[in-house]
Amino acid sequence: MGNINDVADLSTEGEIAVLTLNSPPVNALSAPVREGIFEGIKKAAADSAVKAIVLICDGRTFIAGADITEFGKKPTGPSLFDAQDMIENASVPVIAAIHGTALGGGLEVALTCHYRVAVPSAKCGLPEVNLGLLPGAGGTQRLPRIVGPEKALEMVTTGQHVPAKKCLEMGLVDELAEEGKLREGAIAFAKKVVAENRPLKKVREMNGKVEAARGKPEIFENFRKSIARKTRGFLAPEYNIQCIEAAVNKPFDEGIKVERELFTKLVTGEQSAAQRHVFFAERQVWKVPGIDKDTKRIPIEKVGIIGAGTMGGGISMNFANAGIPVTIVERDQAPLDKGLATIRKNYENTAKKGRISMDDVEKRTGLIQGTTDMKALADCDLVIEAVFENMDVKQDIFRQLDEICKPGAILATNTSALDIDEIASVTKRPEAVIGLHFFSPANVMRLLEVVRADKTSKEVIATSMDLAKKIGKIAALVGVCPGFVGNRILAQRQREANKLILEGAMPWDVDRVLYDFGLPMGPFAMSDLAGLDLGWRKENSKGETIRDVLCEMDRRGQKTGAGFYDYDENRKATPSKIVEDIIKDFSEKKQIQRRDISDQEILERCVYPMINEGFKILEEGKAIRASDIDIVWINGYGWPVYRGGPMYYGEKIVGLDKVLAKMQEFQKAHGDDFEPAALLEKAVKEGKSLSELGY
Ligand code: 3H9
Repeated sequence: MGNINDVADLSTEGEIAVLTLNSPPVNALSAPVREGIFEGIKKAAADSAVKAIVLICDGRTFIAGADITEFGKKPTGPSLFDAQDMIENASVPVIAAIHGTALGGGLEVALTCHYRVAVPSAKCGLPEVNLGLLPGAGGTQRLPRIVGPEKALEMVTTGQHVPAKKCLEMGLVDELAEEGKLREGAIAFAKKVVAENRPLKKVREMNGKVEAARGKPEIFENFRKSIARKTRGFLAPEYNIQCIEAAVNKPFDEGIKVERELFTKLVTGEQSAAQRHVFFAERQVWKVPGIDKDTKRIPIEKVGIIGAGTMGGGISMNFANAGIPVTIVERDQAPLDKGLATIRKNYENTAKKGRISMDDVEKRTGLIQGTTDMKALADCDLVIEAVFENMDVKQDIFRQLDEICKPGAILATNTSALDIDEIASVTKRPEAVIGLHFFSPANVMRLLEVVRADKTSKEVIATSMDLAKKIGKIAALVGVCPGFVGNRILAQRQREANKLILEGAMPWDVDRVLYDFGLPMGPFAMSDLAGLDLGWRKENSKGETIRDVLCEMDRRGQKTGAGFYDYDENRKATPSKIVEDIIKDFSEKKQIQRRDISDQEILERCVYPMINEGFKILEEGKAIRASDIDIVWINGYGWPVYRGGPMYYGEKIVGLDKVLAKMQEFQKAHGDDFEPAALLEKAVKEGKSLSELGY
């Protein structure tokens, strides 16, 4: 038999042919892989000595889907449908042998096979929705025919990877093979199929489960309602639902037409392009120039946290969750006890929701020890300081750490605002000092800004990035500057939001525009949630800002039942007449002539300076690449994934020339807050994209 092409090999074991694909890293369905399947199955089936064919993959996984890098390019060679038809219409049974993950187009190929065998560690799923797509190779029509429309709806709208054992229960997999012995297991299964003369089972012909759901539109209506909140703004979930609806209500071939039409709309649309950008950005963000697998890592077996407050507690939980012992240090026993009790309560609440067991609660709290003695940190491999933001206090702590901690330990600060070079300067080992900026609640939020200071060593950076992955974060490496990347960009939006309400908009106008844009909430709703008195002191208040006035009136946000908005007992917000009057009064006092401000202006005033700031960050070298900034804003601030992140949005959706022109127009009208970044001007002048400019 032999090689079909560079990525496909055909061999035989008695009367069973084995078609093996090998296209690293994930056997995606590139042109050669499609050709390998098409030609391989054709050749095997044409051999009268072959009674069944096993389709199996080498490397870490079964086919993980269509080759995403090929989208938008002209297809070559046999299409995926050609390859699938070849399998489904083969004259002998074809058995998919699954390890790793059968995802997207990969599972769709397996669904055209007549049988499926998997090892217990394998997983199957249709995750296209996460790329702003739907399964476009028959997945939406075949999946519900096996698992029923309800389970299919859940799978295609969440993209979940379903473990093999569950797949077996759902009928998606016909048999489990012994772990590590997939090839043998699949061949044995194939022999059984031949010996028992089992039929060529075509999923497209299995109509029982879809017919049973016909005439029950409530299945879909209820499902739509149940996911509405989570999928707000996204097109793909709804299109996926429409395809499953078609599978239920139309014959197979008609359903395929619906799938094709909706897939085409999505794959050529703005949202999917943005979501595909995010997919690659999430992988790119881990790559740090100058650091590779040979860079030395520092083994982290024990972690110290200074501060048992909300931040310190949340950070500790990350490590305990990953099985790493933690020592928390507080100055006094009372706040320490309070912090430890909060951690236990958080775990118990998670257990109540069924996400972890009570056993886990004990195990994890058991890994967290509290003490008031800094010296207990002597044997920690990493210490993270998480006390309040004050340079003197932090420097004092780092002086002590320098004395106490063992050589080679990483000394990290969770500061979100202070100069880490200044903190590092009080130690004799500035190369060991790094910023690990967690976002609140630290045990929940995925983002971690890893902040490299001037002298931070490569080993310390590499270890921090690895550790971030280990504790389930997505980490972006950034440089020292006020607010680092995330908050520095946020400050731009905040400044404009505050100006806009003096010029004529109301807080609820600004919030509505940003919410409709896709952010989880606008800046004023956010302030009310966080508490307007965060960082505010009565004795320092001079009534000079709207916030001062609101705090003095005890309108301190949701917790006091009023802030920028009024809140009812269910914390439902309504615009406040009192606040409206206060704002108008402020405008008058500042002699600002209020005017009508359009939604578009609100959006552009808030968002374009953020993009512009991103350019400044890049030109100053405070982020490695533009897509890292997108990752920060998506994972730390809820920027809508379907708009790709602020940098992607500016470049690929709005257009840099338009962003620059608006910044110039705003600069003329409102001053130098809108001064365009030199790099933005350069990109537009030279007609170059950020990636062409090396970002
Ligand atoms: C689809 O199938 C559409 C069809 O329905 C319809 C067609 C008509 N293509 O994640 P990793 C790269 S849509 C190209 O770090 P892991 C990835 O960029 C597709 N490249 O590994 C990375 O490259 P690099 C539906 C891909 O072990 C490298 O492989 N399928 C693809 O942590 C390793 O990836 C999906 O959405 C691809 N499809 O996780 C599955 N996938 O090394 C997407 C990966 O240069 N993939 N790469 O940075 C995944 O979820 C994970 O990659 C997987 C492995 C779980 C498979």
